[in-house]
Amino acid sequence: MRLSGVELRRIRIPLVSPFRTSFATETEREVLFVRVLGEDAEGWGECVAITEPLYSPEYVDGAEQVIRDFLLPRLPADVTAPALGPAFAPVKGHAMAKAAVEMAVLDAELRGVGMSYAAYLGGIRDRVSTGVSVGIMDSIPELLDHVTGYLAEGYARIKLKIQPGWDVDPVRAVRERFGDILLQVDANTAYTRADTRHLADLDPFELLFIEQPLPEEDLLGHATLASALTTPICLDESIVSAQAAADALSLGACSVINVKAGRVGGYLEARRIHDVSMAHGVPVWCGGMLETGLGRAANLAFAALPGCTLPGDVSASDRYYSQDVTEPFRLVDGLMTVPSGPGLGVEPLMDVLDAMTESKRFVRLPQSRTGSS
Ligand code: NPG
Repeated sequence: MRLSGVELRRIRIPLVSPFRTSFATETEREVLFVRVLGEDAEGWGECVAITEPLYSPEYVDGAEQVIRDFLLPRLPADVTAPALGPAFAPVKGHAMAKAAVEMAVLDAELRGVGMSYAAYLGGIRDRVSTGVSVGIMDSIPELLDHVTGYLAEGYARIKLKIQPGWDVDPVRAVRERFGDILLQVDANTAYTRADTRHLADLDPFELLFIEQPLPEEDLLGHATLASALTTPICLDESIVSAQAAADALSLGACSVINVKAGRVGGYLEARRIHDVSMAHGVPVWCGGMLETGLGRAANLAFAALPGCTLPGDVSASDRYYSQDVTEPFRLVDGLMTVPSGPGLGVEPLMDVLDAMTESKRFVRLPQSRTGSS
């Protein structure tokens, strides 16, 4: 597929309520979109980098610069999504920037041939079970109110964000109030190996797992922790590639994996992580990074894969945004529908997107380029 140009568009979109984690409190999302113009179709990519480098080293201004200055000049003249890995390999890191370009190229390619993201990735479900991620709150009554609301809406499982000082008590309160629900926690690297005994205090609550308790590079620490706890360990930030997943599983550092395509370089690498996990008999689930309807569409396609046997963080649009940039995704009977139309299977609402747009830059691609530089 030949591309004539690429639009880099930044929007600002308010969240329905603040989302507090151990690393940040988000009240809005600054989102970078990549829109590629192909011969037969255009495609959209959403970059998951947040405003500041607090979740990972990437951040939205940096991602935009990397895409503009280092990735777009390396696009092959005749581009396909699988060709991007090798073309971008000389650029170290910047998986979120790379993923955004890949998502857009794959969308354009698939729209051109009339195939859905889910069909391309190998999805086997047309509706998927979904959970909801609940941020850190000011008080336990406030937390219980939020969880009550989400369960009433039909979410299949609850994930509580935790950090030192907000862990055992909120978990106990939710267990006592709601009984035998599917419950998991996410620490976003907020603990150290010295917290092992404290984290074992979560064991009696029979959580599905604790996600990413220790720093991302500490695979050995996670392996040691896994043998000290009865609560299973899930890794997110540590799983930067299929290689990292294979290493973590071989080491016994986790027994569940959270896959975020936008964080691991794109849906092709995400699919490889899924395949490695399945080969180890380890369940995966689709993580989320507060994506708009465009990123959500692709995440739902991923969540339809056979190894995604646990509910994902692919909640309905109204859990995040009162006005999404696509027609809203809705939760029906506790399930989300996987888009089946060509490519992402959803269209951006251009008037909404335009109203939220803060900057837009068009990069024309020279038609004579070879793609290497
Ligand atoms: O439902 O999209 C969602 C949010 C799920 O908790 C969630 N995401 O650490 O996994 C995370 C967290 C996150 C959000 C991370 C935004 C980085 C940015």
